[in-house]
Amino acid sequence: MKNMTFAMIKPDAVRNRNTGKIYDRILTSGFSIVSAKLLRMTKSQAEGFYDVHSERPFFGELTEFMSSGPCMVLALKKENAVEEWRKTIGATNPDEAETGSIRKDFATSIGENAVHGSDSDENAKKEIGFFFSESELIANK
Ligand code: IDP
Ligand code: MG
Repeated sequence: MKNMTFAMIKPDAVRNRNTGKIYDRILTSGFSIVSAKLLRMTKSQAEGFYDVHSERPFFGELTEFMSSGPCMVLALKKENAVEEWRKTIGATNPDEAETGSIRKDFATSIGENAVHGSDSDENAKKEIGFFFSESELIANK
């Protein structure tokens, strides 16, 4: 699945009314939206999604934040989608994010950094599967 990645518009960006502006970046950067929905994660869903970070000192803060309001989850398609989307969103810390990247323009801090992007093809598959059923994806592929 080298042409798909998983993205989220995080609760800070939804709250700050940046969903439309970020959709525009997605589309003008050449991604197709295979599937999308707005949802609010429970704390335990957020803990499940970010399980790899469970030992990190910011895990509590991160899962509180990610369950603090609705976020938009998306399956995106483009050639080399994982790498391309990571380039489009920029570095985790907005202070280090590249000019013109989504995080540079919309993140407020290292924690509340506007968007998520998968870090490998394997994790993209897992993360898409965490939120979308096969039938929600097949119709649009
Ligand atoms: P990534 O989202 O760029 O892949 P990760 O290191 O995988 O970055 O971290 C996952 C998320 O955890 C980040 O996007 C951010 O929301 C949060 N996070 C990472 N480092 C910190 C930190 O030092 N303090 C608070 N939150 C953090
Ligand atoms: Mg990550």
